[in-house]
Amino acid sequence: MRERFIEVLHEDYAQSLSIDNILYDNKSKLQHIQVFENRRFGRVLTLDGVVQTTEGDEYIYHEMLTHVPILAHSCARHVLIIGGGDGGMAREVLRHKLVESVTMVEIDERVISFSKTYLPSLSNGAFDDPRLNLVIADGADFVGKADSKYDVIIIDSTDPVGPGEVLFSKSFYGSAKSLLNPDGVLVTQNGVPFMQPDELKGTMRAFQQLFTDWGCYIATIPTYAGGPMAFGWGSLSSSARDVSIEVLADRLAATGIDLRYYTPSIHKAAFSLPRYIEKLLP
Ligand code: AG3
Repeated sequence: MRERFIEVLHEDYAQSLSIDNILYDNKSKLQHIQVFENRRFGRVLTLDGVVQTTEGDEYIYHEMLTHVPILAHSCARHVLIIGGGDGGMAREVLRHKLVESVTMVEIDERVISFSKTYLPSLSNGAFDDPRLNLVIADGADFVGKADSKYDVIIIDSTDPVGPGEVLFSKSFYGSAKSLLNPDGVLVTQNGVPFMQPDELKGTMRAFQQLFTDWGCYIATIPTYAGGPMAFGWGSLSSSARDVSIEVLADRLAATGIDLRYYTPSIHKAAFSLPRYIEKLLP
């Protein structure tokens, strides 16, 4: 039998992918990074035994964490990404011509350099865009010290184990909030609630205390196994959330961007939650 990757995220449940060709395998003090090829999903990036992204389904995750907040906000010019070293998030943000600057704060330089080599379709030139300002630093340190303001902040983290853990704390969210412009929106990767209910619970409790408008929205990404993934949403005003399908459609048409998952009606529908997820909210 061919070699297989077995995910170690949950103690009692695992997804397994055939490793049809291994391209990169590097263990450092910070993280264990692997890239391999799988017939169904294309190239797969894993950190510490957990799938982070695959060529086959990355667009669902990246489109939903970028176009939802950017199109909801009428004029996002300055965007901050915490994490996202593979460049997929930066790529999607930079498709918006009105965005003037993207600051991306990645803790592990190796993720960027090998992604350029082994996963070039993820960044698709984003690292060469003059609007991208790349910072190699701990995201929590960065938000604690920064004094610039942003219209949209995207937390593209790993799960709350290892280096990603602090990115789920109330103090981190509080510092990130202080970097938002008045109509700004913060969005987060919040795990798969069926498998990781406490992750969403904790974030939503913090958001309730920090934001005027808070909640979450969902999308199903095949390799984040176990049901839909939740994305946290926090804003200091409800104007971004209240936008209609028609307005979103006009804004999307004005960008001229062609998408594979996002539609204005998906955008609105994503905030309708199944009861088991609704029950995790305070
Ligand atoms: N970061 C999110 C990985 C989450 C995996 N977790 C899970 N299956 N619950 C992806 C980084 C892509 N830019």
